[in-house]
Amino acid sequence: MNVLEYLGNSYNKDTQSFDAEAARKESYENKPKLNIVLFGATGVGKSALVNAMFGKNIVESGVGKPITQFLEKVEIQSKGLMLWDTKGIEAKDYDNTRNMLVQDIEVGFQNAFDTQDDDQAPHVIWLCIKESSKRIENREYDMLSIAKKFGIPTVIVFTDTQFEEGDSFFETAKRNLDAQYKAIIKNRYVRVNSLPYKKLGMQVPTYGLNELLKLTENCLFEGKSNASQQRMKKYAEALRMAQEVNMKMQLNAIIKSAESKVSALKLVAKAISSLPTPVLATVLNKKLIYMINDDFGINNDEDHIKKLTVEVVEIASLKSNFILTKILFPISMLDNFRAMQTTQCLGSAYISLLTEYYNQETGHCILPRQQAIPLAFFKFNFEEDMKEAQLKKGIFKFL
Ligand SMILES: Nc1nc2c(ncn2[C@@H]2O[C@H](COP(=O)(O)OP(=O)(O)O)[C@@H](O)[C@H]2O)c(=O)[nH]1
Ligand SMILES: [Mg+2]
Repeated sequence: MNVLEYLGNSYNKDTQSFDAEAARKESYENKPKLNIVLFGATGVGKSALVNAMFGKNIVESGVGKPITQFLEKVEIQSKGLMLWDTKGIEAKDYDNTRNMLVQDIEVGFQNAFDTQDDDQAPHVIWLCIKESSKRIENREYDMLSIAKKFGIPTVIVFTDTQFEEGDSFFETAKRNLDAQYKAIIKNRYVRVNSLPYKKLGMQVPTYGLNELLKLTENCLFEGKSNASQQRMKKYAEALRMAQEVNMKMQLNAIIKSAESKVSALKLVAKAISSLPTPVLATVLNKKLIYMINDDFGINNDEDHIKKLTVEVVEIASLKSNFILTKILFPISMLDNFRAMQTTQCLGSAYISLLTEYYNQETGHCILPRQQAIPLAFFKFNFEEDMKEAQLKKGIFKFL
């Protein structure tokens, strides 16, 4: 990849500046899109479940688009999530709509698979059954037959679980569903409570969500889907980043993703035959910071974030020029080396900064408006990283 390919649309050649709007679009387009299908009758708790997994009001915040009569796709751009919600599957009169429903959903799925685009296809199904209903209905079997027909790995989620009621329904249901659909369920059954509630004056917390997360990861690694293994790994990473149940897992996934952005820019730096103009170098680094912000869920539109981005890029460019000398190596070699090293140190110092401000309770990264402290933190880390990198290369001793 060369410099201009890396910058893509986010570099405006006319104004020679960074185009944040284009960068946002591009960043969204490049995100792997995890498609989760929510199967289940109206009122079983599909929305509550998704909100518990991916963050409060996530369903309401997404943009819903009807696909067919019974399917709606809710797109959550910031997370690269596509939620396929089933609509209008009512307990009452179900048997009259039965054939219509199956056909309708199958058409929706077939069209999605026909695009041959992995980002458009259903990757995993969460089939929700309200545990308190104590019955498995025809509609559940119908939805499983669709899952089986398309070979989509499925998790059976028992919602609104009340353990006081015992587990006889759960055990019976498992046996009955396994009898016909073991191949796509693969023993992925989980009992969930998506909303804390009060019982006899006691607070009952949410549960089952970590288990659901684990089972969903399993589905993605099953490799039965049409998408390549490599692609499925990307979806699993997207799941880890999007979920808000296990924050340690989320932070690790964010860091991994941000580091891959740094590596990509390093490769660009390695390949350049002459160092880009300072203006272009600034745009390259800005784009990197922009994408790291995006991974951490930081809003690049906010003024203090724009300012911070400008400042860290400037510190990196000033410091890297200052520390290295051009005497020791032929220019081109040194320039590549310097560009790579600056990218590495800028990226890792900035990732450390955001990690510092990432809140492990809420899963959000909030940077203060007052930037003296974050900037000092960044500068210190950047300089230390540069020194260390140069010591390793044995250059520092010549300075
Ligand atoms: N206590 C508790 N209430 C739930 C749970 N899941 C759903 N609900 C409630 O059940 C109702 C229907 O849930 P909703 O998510 O809108 O169902 P949907 O139609 O399948 O999307 C709402 O009032 C939820 O608050 C759960 O796991 N525990
Ligand atoms: Mg709903």
